[in-house]
Amino acid sequence: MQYFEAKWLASAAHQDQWPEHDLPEIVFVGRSNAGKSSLINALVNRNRLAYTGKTPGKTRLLNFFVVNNQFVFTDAPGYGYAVGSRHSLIEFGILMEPYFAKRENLKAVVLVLDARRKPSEEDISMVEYAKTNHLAILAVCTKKDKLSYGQLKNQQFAIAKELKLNANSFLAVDSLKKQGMDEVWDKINETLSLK
Ligand SMILES: Nc1nc2c(ncn2[C@@H]2O[C@H](COP(=O)(O)OP(=O)(O)O)[C@@H](O)[C@H]2O)c(=O)[nH]1
Ligand SMILES: [Mg+2]
Repeated sequence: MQYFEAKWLASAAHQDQWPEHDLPEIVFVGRSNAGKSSLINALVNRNRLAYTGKTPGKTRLLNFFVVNNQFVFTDAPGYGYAVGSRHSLIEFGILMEPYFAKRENLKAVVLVLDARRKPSEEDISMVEYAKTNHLAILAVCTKKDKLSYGQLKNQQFAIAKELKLNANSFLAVDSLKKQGMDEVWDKINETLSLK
């Protein structure tokens, strides 16, 4: 496993708190509990860089991390952190709309999906959002350890179809055991070098 230098850069509730830098930024989006923060930690081989699990507070902000002085990863809150709450969906929109629309550093979206679940309406909107804003999209199914190989393949196929994304642009990981990280890194590097 490679060594990554990763450090927290900023946490932002508003645009004026976005950090200034000239690196390409990659945002990790997905529903609450999909495994966004765990994936970020696994990618940089750290256990507690991004907050995981039920940590209230910081998980409602955009959290920015600089990796190897090469990329910035943005950990976004889950859509509707208080599950099904209309208010939290609006709050999510207020936080994310300007970020998607105005953030010039933003180059790619990693859509984080629980391999066991059907994509939500918000996942579908996220793909549309990314396409509208000409951002590269990489879909990562987490928690592959919870499914058999056959189940995983079926789920990946069904999720890809639902999101109208190419099935081979899907990766599957187990962030707890840090499996599948090299493939995600390859895709990130490939995606950003094409930009
Ligand atoms: N078994 C397993 N659990 C995972 C995996 N990724 C995340 N989790 C667990 O799922 C929960 C939510 O993860 P978290 O990263 O906080 O999700 P977030 O809300 O999307 O940032 C935590 O309890 C994690 O330990 C995975 O690949 N496999
Ligand atoms: Mg999180």
